[in-house]
Amino acid sequence: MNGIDILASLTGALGGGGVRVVDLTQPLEPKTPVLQLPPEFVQNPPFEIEVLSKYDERGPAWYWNKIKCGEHTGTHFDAPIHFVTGKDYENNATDTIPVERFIGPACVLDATKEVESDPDFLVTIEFIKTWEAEHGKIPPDSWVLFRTNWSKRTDPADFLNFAEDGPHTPGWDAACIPFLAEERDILGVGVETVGTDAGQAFAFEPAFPCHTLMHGANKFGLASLTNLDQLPPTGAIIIAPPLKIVGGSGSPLRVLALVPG
Ligand code: 23J
Ligand code: MN
Repeated sequence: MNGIDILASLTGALGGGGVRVVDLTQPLEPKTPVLQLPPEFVQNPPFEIEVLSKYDERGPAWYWNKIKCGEHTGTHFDAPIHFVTGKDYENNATDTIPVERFIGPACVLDATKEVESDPDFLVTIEFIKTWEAEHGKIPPDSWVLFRTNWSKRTDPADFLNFAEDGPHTPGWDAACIPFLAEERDILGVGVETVGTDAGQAFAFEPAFPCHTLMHGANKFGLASLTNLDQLPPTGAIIIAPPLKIVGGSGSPLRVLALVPG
């Protein structure tokens, strides 16, 4: 099929002809939970929104808001420049990453059972290889999405899941990040939790291994995703372009999945 036919059949499929669009994005508002770092570091401010005018004397026929937030707020994109290990790549920021790298097939790793009994569950190479034995090898330039049902924790305290020793949320074993980045050459990973690393990852070796090693391999992250339970293990396409912030380390974004059926 040529490009014209492919896009024509996609248009038909989107119009009720067999492809659904699923929104993987969390609502963005002042109560949206944000990452808390260890206390010695600068903290992530909550999302702020302020009315500029609302059909009133400040603007009689129009409504608009002013917004303020950190780049890593709510459902958001992590660019390689976000971490010191990724700072020297070319085209490593939100405005310079080649746009075709924002779109790719999804491989959805389902660890809902494991996370139910262990909020600190970590994906290992073995877990990925077991998934591949059932669903096939993770293709290059795919988004690897970690389904945990964590997004169903709608109370911010349950979502952040803090204890005295810091947050307890699932993530990635350090060794599986070079495996995904180099041996599978993925675009990046996406998670349902507030950040791509596990809650306890500040104490891992290396610290924040997903950020350190994924961005160190010029790959991306997507955090605070939802509705991963509406995706098949393979066969969906993810569309995740961040805002074109000049030199940006990431941005809140809308993440969409095209899903067969
Ligand atoms: C800022 C500093 C360190 C980290 C993070 C943000 C994230 O987890 C993030 O949202 O990228 S580790
Ligand atoms: Mn981030």
